[in-house]
Order: sequence, then C-alpha cells, then structure tokens
Amino acid sequence: MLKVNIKKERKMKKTIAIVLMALCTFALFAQGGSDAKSSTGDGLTHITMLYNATQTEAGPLPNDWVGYDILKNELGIELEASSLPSSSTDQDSKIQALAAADNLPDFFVANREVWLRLAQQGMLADVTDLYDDMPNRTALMFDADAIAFTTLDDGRSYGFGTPSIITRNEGLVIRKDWLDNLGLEVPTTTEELLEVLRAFTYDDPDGNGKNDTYGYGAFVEETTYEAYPGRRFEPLMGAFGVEGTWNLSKDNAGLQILKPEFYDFMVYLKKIIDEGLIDPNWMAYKKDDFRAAWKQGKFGVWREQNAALHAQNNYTPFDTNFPNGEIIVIDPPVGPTGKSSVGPAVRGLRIWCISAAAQEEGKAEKIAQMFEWMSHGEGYLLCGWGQEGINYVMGENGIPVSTDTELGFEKAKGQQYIQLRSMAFNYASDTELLSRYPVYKAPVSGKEMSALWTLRDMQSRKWTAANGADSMPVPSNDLKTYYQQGLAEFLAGKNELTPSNWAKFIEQLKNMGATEWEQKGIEYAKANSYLR
Ligand SMILES: [Ca+2]
Repeated sequence: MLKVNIKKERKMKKTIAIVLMALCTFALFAQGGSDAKSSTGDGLTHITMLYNATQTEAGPLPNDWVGYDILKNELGIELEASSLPSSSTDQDSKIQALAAADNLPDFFVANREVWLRLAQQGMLADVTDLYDDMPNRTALMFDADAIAFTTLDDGRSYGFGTPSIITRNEGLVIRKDWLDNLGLEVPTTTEELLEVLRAFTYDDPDGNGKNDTYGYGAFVEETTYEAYPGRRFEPLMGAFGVEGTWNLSKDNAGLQILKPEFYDFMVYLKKIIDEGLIDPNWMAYKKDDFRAAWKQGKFGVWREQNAALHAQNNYTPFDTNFPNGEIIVIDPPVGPTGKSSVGPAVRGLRIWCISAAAQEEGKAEKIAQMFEWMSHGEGYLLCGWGQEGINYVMGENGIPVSTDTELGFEKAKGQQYIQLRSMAFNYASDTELLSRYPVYKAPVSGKEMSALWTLRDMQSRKWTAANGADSMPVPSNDLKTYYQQGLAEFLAGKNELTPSNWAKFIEQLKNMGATEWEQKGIEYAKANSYLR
C-alpha cells in the first residue's frame, strides 16, 4: 500500500513538473490566452500550430515567410507556428505534457500511439466530415487505408494520417529478355512461376551455352514485420496468404507461422530449393552480394526496390553487362486459393490532429482550409520549396530547383523557409519524385529509363495493407532464434519437411513462447485498432 502511494506521489510530482515545463514552453501560445484563441476583433482566426521541422538544426520558419501574409489575406488566418523537438521521443513527451496541461495547440502532428491516447481521452476533434473540404489533399493522401488508420471503433476519424515516406516501392521483377529468349509468357500463378524458374535454371535463358543461371534470387532480410525468411520471399508467401510476420485481419489475426497455410508455403519453397531453382547462395548473401548477383545475370526472378533496380547508378552495371537485358515488374503469383501479394505494406503515416478545443471554438473548418492550401498550387510550393526566384527557380518538367544564393532551399539559410515541407509533401507526386528519380538514358543500351516509372508500376501491384505492423511486439531472442533456425533446418533438409515434423516444430515454438507472443500481439493490435 505504501509503495503504491509513493508511486502515485512520484507520478503526481512528475505530472506537475511536466505541466510547469509545458507552461514555460508554451508561454508563446499562452500570451493570447484562451479568449484570444477564437476570432479576434480583426476578423482573423487565430490558429496555433506545432509542426515537425524539415531541418531542426536550420532554425524555425522565419517571421518573414510570405505564407503568413497569404494565409492572413486570402484565408483570414493568423497562424502562429512552432516547431516540435527533433527526436520523436521528445516530440511525444512535449505533446503529452501539453495535453496534461490542457494546452494543446489547435493543430499539431503526432505519432499514432500519442494520437490514440489523446483521441481516446476525447481531446481531439472528429474530422470525419472535413475530408470533403479538402478535395486535393484527400485525393492525394487520404485513401481508405489512411482514413482507417485514424478511425476509432465508433467509425469516426480523429486525425489526418499523412504520408511521411515513399511506400510500396518494391516489386517482384523478372528478366523479360530471358522470357523472350525462351518463348515464355509472364507467369501468373505459383505453378506457372515454377515452370519459368525451371526454364531459367535449366534451359540456358541467357543463351551463352553454359549452365550458369538460376530461377529465383534472394537473401535473408528480416524486419519486425517481415520475419524469416524475410522480405525477399514475401511475394511467394503472399501466394499462400502468409505474407508478413503478422496476419492483421480481424477474422484471422495472429502469427502467420502458426497458420496451416504457412506449411503450404514451406512445401512450395522447399520444392524450389530441392529442384535447384534458387541461387543457393541465398542463405549466405548480404544485400550487396544479392544486388551484385542480379547485375551479373545470375538469376531471373527476385523482389527488388525501385531505385536499387532502375536508378541510374544502380542500373548502369547491369546495362553494361547486358545491353539487351530488360527487367520488368510483374504481379505477384496467385496461389492455390487465389491469394497474392507483393508483401505487407506499412505506411509511415504521421497524424495531423485538430484539438477538440479548437473545434469547439469553430476553428476546424479554417484549419482544413489551410491544410488544403498547403497541399497544392501556391501553398504547396511555398511550404515545400519556398518562394519562386528567391528559394527556388522552376526547372524543367515543373520541378523546382534550389537557387544558387544563400536563400536557395538546399542552403542552410534557405532551409528555414521549407520547414513546413512535411505538411505539403505527399511523397507521391511527380513534382517530388522526378527530382529524386529523373529520366535518364542508360549508358550502353541508350534506353530511356526512370526509377519513377518503376515505382509507379510497383505501387500499382497488389500489396497487403499492414499499418502498424512495424510497431508490433517482438519475440524474445531465444524464440526468434528458434523460429529462424527451425525454418532454416527444414529448408536445408536437416529436418525433413513432413506434416508430423512440422507439427512438432510448431508445438515446440509455442512452448518456447510463441503463444504468449501471439496473444500479446493480438491484444496490442486490438488496442491500437490495427486489425482490419
Ligand atoms: Ca547460361
């Protein structure tokens, strides 16, 4: 009892400290007090905002940023913008401290865990009806998955899940020139893929008269949401519905390895291995070896990232080795029960939130207008690239280029003017991506190429939405090792892959903690509304 009290007291002290800290930090916002938050006598709507800076070390958005005047004159908004700390932990504590002090800014960005807590406490505005007020931004960013990411059990959305990274930028790819050499079609099912892998291994697809190629190429690349054998095998796992570490569907949530279909995937992969259809170095390769291997024409089917495949520097060695070579993106193969997927896709969404208080004060529509303005046209350019002629000049294809002056957006001083870039960028538009992935001519073949075209192709294929999969609980080291080694032993033939041996392995896996891990994961996914 005593212990509990001490704990409580400590917690109380901590809360008070946080509140005080928040009050100091937010003296800036506090100057207006709560009454000045609403419309002022000048007819302007005063909006306080907390953003994540593009470059925290470059200094805050300067007061002479022309966007302030435009917002005032065109939208009737008096914006007061402050920057969040750079580390995400500090960002979380800052927002939570402000919430504890009942002093949230009107509009701010948070990660999902903080967002969820605030939403459940009723501190955030219901923004469900605001998507229609932002047609450009909604079309660019808020698809059903993104809206589901910020929707609670009541079916209402409490924030805008906004992209912060390029997603779905990988795909299953194939040597089209090898298919053509052998008179084969693009495989569409697991059975057809098997046929193509056999031909690529045994029918001299490169026509050099040597037995020196394989069908599939891979290496073990694991992430928290792509467990062993990992990312490079996801398109094969997807054919059996066991892509990713976790199944995050409402009706079948749990660890994929514990699903009966995982065994079917293992049988399929074992067949590929036993028939010698995969580059046998897959167990030893690291990323660089794997990439060197396809550039040397070792295998004909693999999963690759758009830029690693088709950006100029990366494609040049392949183009030099195989001027007549061609690598295309294909649909992941369809398995026996009609399933297919490139793999689990996480979105890296950050959530822009309107505080419940701001909504009560009638500011939500104004905030939506501002957010919309930042997503296209003039506002987009101002937030993302700065002012034309000062921070950027418009280059070819409508892509802004940094000016040579100290105010160029790539220079230290100029960077201050693009501190709101994350509010504008969609990580999806041609304007942003063409500057990153320009069109070029391959040096030897002379082919016109762009990693952006490849990206678009990859994004159009079938992925499994897995928002939140990257923050799921992880297994203990012992359990993880047993998981990896157990699968590796089956694949290497050290343990014969039979239904009874598989059942024994799964039994032992559960005994070692897989059951608890799964239970913990399902609870976490439920608590965070990650199940779809
Ligand atoms: Ca050959």
